Amino acid sequence: MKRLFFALWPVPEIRARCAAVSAALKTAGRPVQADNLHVTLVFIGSVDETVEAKLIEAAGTVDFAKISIRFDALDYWRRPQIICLTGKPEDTAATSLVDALNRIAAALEIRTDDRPYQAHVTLLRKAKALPPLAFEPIVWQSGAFCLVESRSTPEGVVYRVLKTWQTPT
Ligand code: 3AM
Repeated sequence: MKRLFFALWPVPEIRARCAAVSAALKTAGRPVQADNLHVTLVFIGSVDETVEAKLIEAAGTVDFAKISIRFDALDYWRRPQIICLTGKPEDTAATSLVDALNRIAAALEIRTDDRPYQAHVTLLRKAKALPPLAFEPIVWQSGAFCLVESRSTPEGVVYRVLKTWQTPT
């Protein structure tokens, strides 16, 4: 079984900019390692190899356009105790992709988060509050999405990109 999610993975510049915001907040919680910074599109959960193969096959048929999300706010989410960047998609591409991936999951009888999609980048965990911080908005553009495996290790969670799909447009 693998614990999987669909995500946007940052190019080095975007990773560095997110990591810089995280570093400025580092006393507020436990920073997510820079290598782990991402935007979750749809969390899938634990699936076996057969379902993984079906997810990969179906994801390859998704027609999606280049995504652009403007991360211009910081938020504190009390229940998961995270500090995250929150963003607004600049057009319908991100939401269309999330909807398509949710439909793929539903067709495989996988229950996904049914709350409205909120694009976010988790920067710190185990946070208690959000200190004030001014930062330049980060426009995260991506012509690709990926399927990622999440593994818990003694050194912490490790994410591995299993497959990446590029937009044809
Ligand atoms: O994108 P972030 O880091 O906020 O919290 C988990 C992480 O979110 C979330 O999926 C991302 C990749 O692990 N996650 C974990 N379990 C989840 C669940 N049951 C979940 N999201 C929704 N439902």
